[in-house]
Amino acid sequence: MFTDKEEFKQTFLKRLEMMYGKRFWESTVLDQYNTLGHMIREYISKHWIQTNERYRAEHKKQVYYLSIEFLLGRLLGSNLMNLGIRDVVEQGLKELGIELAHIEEVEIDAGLGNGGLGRLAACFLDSLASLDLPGHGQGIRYKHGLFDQKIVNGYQVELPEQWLRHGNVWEVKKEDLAVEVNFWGKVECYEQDGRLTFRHYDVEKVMAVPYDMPVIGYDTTTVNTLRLWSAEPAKFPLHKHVMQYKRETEAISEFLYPDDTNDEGKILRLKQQYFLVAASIGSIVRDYRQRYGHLQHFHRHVAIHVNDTHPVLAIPELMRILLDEEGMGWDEAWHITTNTISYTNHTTLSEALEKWPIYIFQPLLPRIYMIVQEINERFCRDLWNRYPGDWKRIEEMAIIAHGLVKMAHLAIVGSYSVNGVAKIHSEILKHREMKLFYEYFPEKFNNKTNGITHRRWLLKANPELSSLITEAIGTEWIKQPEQLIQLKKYATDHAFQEQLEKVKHHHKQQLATYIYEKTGVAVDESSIFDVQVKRLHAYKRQLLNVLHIMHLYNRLKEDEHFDMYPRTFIFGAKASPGYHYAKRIIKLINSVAQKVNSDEQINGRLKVIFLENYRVSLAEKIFPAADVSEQISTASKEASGTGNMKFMMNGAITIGTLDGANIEILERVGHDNMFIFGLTAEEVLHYYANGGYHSYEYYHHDQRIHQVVNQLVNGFFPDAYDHFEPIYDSLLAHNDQYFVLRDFASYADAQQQVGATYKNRQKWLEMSIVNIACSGYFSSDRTIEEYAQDIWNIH
Ligand code: 4GP
Repeated sequence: MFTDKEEFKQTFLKRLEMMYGKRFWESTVLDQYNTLGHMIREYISKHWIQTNERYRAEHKKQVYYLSIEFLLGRLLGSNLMNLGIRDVVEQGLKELGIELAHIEEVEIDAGLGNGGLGRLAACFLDSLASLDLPGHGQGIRYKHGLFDQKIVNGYQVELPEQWLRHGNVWEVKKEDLAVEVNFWGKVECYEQDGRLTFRHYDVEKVMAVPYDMPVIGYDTTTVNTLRLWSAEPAKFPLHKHVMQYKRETEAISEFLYPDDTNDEGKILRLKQQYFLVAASIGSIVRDYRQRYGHLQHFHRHVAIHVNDTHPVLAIPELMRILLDEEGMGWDEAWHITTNTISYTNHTTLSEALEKWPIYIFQPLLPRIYMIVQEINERFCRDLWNRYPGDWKRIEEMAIIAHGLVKMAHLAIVGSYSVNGVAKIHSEILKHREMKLFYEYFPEKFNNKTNGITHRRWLLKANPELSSLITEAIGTEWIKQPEQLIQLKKYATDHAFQEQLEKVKHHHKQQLATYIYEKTGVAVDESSIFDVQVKRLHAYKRQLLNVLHIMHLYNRLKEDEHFDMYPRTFIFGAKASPGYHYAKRIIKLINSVAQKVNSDEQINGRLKVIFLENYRVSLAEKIFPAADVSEQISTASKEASGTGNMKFMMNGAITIGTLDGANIEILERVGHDNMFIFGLTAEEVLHYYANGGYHSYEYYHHDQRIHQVVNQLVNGFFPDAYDHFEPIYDSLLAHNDQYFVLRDFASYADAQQQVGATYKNRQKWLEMSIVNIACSGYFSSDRTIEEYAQDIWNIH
């Protein structure tokens, strides 16, 4: 296609003219972006086809990662980087008078996810391809991804996201590979050739149409596939109004479902889940039959991973195919299914553990419901044999109980592997949340600590730091990120420290410019950039951070000699549209920002910034510029966290609780290189078991707390007169479920240490280098190697 700069330029110009029927000088940045995208697709098409042919020819076992979310972000930059043609393209474009960076900026993020779970899926795809592993993603091609967030008067306003507005250059629609998915209808059961046979009829059909996107590995010819399904009308049913049918069908892939507390649209959500599963398994099985004819050894050649409980209907769906289409007996079908499916849990928050009311489930998916019932009956019988008479235990473990289908129970019973996403999380699953299941199936449970792709989060997001690392330790770390540990010997090297400081300062300057453009607030680039970016949730405790900022503000106001290193607190967070409490916290952050930033008396020593519309592409600008990483969830609540790893890899120092993967970061860097505070998970769980703690006492006895909590409701924020009352109530009337006041003093102490340590530049830079050096373990390459070896058995 093109091998050097000259050839690239010629091809680019010719392609642009062909695609748009205009001269280069008439073209828009969007035309240029699309041209480049098409060129890349053409560039990799041969390898894409060859990768599939190779997998077929070698009869390689394949893994399919089913996920209701893939939070991909932008793809142009990472594709160019992974293909190793970034420099040629950048220089070629420069000679044509265009900046690659400008072209990259017009790409709209593919935001098909809410947060950590979806971003993890995207990192995993990158690692699978980069490690030459036969692994593919399957998801839904939502027309609208996660909403666009606007901040108006400090309040979050949600606008529909439109990533497909200008089309999607990375996808190929494959109409010929569409799969029919059946909803509603009735099931009849009759005997044929001496065996029970089931017929699902009067169904409403929906066409699942696949759009394939190439997943390009780094410095390899492997190109895997992410298949996203779109819902289209099939045959129009006679009993329904045509327009209504069309609307209901297209609604299935219209919007990404907002997670958390939103309770509406249950039927639609369940439809989305079955749609994903039936389409994915339908296409996997079709492909498999073409190659092997029958499904008797399916589990030897295929692994299907369900990312959280959303795709757990994969279990009864695979059973349905084996029983009803293949004519297998129950035991054989069950053997194959339970040796094909594996499951990851991402949270212990009870509100996130899915339970479907039977009255919704059964009519929508009548045959699938029958199979789940049968799985449940057989499972309960086994339990009865093992624990005769222990009704209570059986009731607690049943898949269907009290009118609900419990998806996590189905996931555990119908899979061969159940994993948590950080050591402590897996332990909590085993010994608390899923204790009874662990007792019954100990061999299924394991841990796979999360990771992030160092290619996007270091190589691409921070090329300056990457070059600095390479100058010091060579290029090995790029393929083997654990080699970053070699950097440790530079921790006290002054020359290296100085260079690192320069790189950090460069990114802080860039972020400061961005902040100024977006908010009009000028921040001091030499202040400490203290960052909390993640979904807004009570357990993540953005509130603790804000209350502490209010406390600092109070000190600065009361005492003009108050000693404090200048700080810029930066937030980014979306709240689920129906999560009103979280939205009030966003307003609070913005109210504090307004008050603090406009107060000349504090002389710029404190600034608070809320960056709207936090998303992958914005995150790539933020992590490299951070000095301090806020990972302050209530211990036991954050399953892992992955932002913590991105900060660490970019040299930020963590202030955090002993929660999720923070614990494993601490294991690597030690207490000298991290600021740990607050209750431990054990203490928190002990409090919960004993009815909580008395937040009033902390409010009454700690003057700092008293003052800031009162300020929520005493007119201190005149523009939000009674808006923060529910926050005040959560802390006092509802006894502070997330231990914000309980951890306040300890957090304030740790923050003071952060400020004091930062003043000692050499010490701080040393800490920063140690963090980068120890971050290699948190590459998703390590995580994926563990999944590949221990769970999927793929090579
Ligand atoms: C998140 C967890 O909250 C986070 O701790 C973890 O790092 C991430 O999954 C990836 O495992 N959970 C979700 C969710 O995003 O929707 O449950």
